[in-house]
Amino acid sequence: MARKPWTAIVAGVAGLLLLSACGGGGGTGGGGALTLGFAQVGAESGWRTANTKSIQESAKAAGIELKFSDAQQKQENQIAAIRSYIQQKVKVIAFSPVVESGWDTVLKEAKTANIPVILTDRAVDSPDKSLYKTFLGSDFVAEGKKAGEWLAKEFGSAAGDVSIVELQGTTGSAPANDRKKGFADVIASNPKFKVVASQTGEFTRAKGKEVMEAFLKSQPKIDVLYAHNDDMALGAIEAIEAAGKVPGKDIKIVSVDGVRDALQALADGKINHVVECNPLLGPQLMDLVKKVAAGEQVPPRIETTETEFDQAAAKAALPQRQY
Ligand code: GZL
Repeated sequence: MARKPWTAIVAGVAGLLLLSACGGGGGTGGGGALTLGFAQVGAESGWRTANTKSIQESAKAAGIELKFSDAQQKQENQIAAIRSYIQQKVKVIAFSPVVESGWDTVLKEAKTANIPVILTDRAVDSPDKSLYKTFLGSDFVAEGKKAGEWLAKEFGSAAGDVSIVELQGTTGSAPANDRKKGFADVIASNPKFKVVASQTGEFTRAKGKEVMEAFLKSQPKIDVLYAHNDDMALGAIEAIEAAGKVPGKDIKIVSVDGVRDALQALADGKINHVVECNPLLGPQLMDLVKKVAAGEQVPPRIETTETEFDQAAAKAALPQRQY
């Protein structure tokens, strides 16, 4: 049946409007998709790998064009990536700041370019809260407190001093600063708890193993290891076993993240407690990107929900663990 002329006209006008909408303004890319520039920390840990996968898969599912960079844990690389996103006129920029300080200049450049910024995973210490729209991630102080509370319960009735060694995360990073603070605040309640050595293991297995080897040589007695992430704990386990000691028994271990390998070590009795830090931020991030791109108000801080694992919980969680 021949089309009525008016339907052809309406379809043609609608098509023109759609094309003009797609081809309009900055940050919608050639194909009309909303473009997000994401500057990732690196690929230093199992947590980071899961975080990257969540972001990439969620962007695809949300129809958002993702420009992604890996800074190899170097702040100068993240700053360069953010500047390139500004040059490309993306609609929104998101990133996980490798360290807390030194971001004001580049964030002011993004603000001047009218490109909204979302912080994910890690925070910045800038006093100017107008430099970013929101923070999506964990409460790292609470994670440190959970680790301290486990230790206080486990060793509360110990007769003598409890010698603790601590593998810190990346120096200057929000998770390292805050997990250290939360843990220290809790163990301060008992003078028997003594941190006899504390050093960065840079959130990696290799460095965690290297620093634990040094702790084992320098410390006459180690009762507990507090590792700011699972990868360093897993590296430390290698060092403890190489020294002829039994991880989980001779030296008890509490760690943070909850990646599969750590839950397996917990199930096997080589780690004693794991505090979860949720890396699966992708879906929430994409919702925020769309809202911010549309000029909608979003909460200034959105914290993820997290749990903690003892051996039984680890065994129960392993079959369905996504990462
Ligand atoms: C925490 C995240 C940390 C993880 C580490 O949100 O920034 O960085 O705990 C990762 O595994 O390297």
